[in-house]
Amino acid sequence: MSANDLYALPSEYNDLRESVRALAENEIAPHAAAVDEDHRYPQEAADALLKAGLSAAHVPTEFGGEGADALAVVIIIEEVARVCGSSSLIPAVNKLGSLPLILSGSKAQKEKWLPQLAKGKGFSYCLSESEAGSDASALKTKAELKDGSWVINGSKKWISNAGVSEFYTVIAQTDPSKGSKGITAFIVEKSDPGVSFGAPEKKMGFRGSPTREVYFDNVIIGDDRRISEVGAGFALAMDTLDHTRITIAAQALGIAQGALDVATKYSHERKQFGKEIFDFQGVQFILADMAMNIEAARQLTYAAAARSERGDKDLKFFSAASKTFASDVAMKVTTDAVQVLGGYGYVSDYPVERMMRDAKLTQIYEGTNQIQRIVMARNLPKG
Ligand code: COS
Repeated sequence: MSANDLYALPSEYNDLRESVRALAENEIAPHAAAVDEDHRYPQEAADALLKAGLSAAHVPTEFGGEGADALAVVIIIEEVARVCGSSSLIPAVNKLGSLPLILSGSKAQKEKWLPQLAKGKGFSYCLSESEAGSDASALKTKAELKDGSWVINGSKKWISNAGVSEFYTVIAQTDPSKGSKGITAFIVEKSDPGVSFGAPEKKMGFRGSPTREVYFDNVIIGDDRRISEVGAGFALAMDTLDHTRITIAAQALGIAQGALDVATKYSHERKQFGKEIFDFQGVQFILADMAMNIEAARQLTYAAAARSERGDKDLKFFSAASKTFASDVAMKVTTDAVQVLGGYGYVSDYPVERMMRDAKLTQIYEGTNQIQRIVMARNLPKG
């Protein structure tokens, strides 16, 4: 191996980053502030991402997708999040929603739903409930087998892109006596009779991505909608999160990088006491710490993505570690970016206050950072 290749990203990933960055700057960034302000779905971003094959790039080529590996998906999400967190949820949610199908669905199921996802029909993930957040296996949504069909009743909470997505992976209880072994995964479509949605949540950040409850009122579906075995749903839901928490790390990383870029530029433009504020060491120290922590988060996130692609044994640790580290970095970096911009940082003339609000969610969803630490500790080598 030549020294040029040593611990370096293969050039195709750098090329991918360049093209996604250009698309994000030209077609997504111009709408990011309005999407946040008006709490509206980033349709311009959805259209641009779909046209470029980036809205669900993870779909394998045999099912009409781009076949992007986990690292490529991370770079796509990172670059979109650098300018607009809400828009970066489009590829992230599509991967989360469809991964149970990709990991454990039958060929016929993949042939039915994945090409539609590649063509732009969204796929959301329904695990959380009002009384089952961190304690995910306490879920109460029920699926009962009656005359060969499944009847689903219950509700799911905090579902990203609910109402916009056409398809939903629903994790439901099929045998309460068996605890986490009595849970099964199903695919439900928006058009199935009995599916409805709550009002969009009023959120601190990610305001362009609708978060709603999803209600199931006697939703009757065939057994061809069941993913994997009866009772295998909880392990599949957890397995899915092991892969997709890395996409949240990517999102956090992108938000942090976006905030650093804005703060650095501003520090060279803003003059106080007769010079650029960049010339004060107090500001330089802040920017240097931001950049150092972002780079550390990037290394951990890319290392986790490679483990996801290879299916390495230490994926669970790396996935939880990357999500925790990158989201904590994003929170700190965006807070510091607001500080560097001072009064301008606190108002919406600049994007850093939006980035700070968006960063907060990355410490919470797909498992709080406290849950991630439990996952990390459980996966430490026993010595
Ligand atoms: N991969 C595969 N299987 C897993 C798993 C994983 N990552 N984590 C747990 N399981 C399996 C376990 O192996 C266990 O099966 P066995 O009884 O055969 O050993 C079963 O699932 C139950 O596991 P456990 O007893 O560890 O479950 P807990 O109720 O203690 O919960 C946590 C484990 C807390 C880690 C889990 O509930 C969790 O991740 N909560 C957060 C949920 C979340 O991320 N929500 C966000 C929703 S998506 S926005």
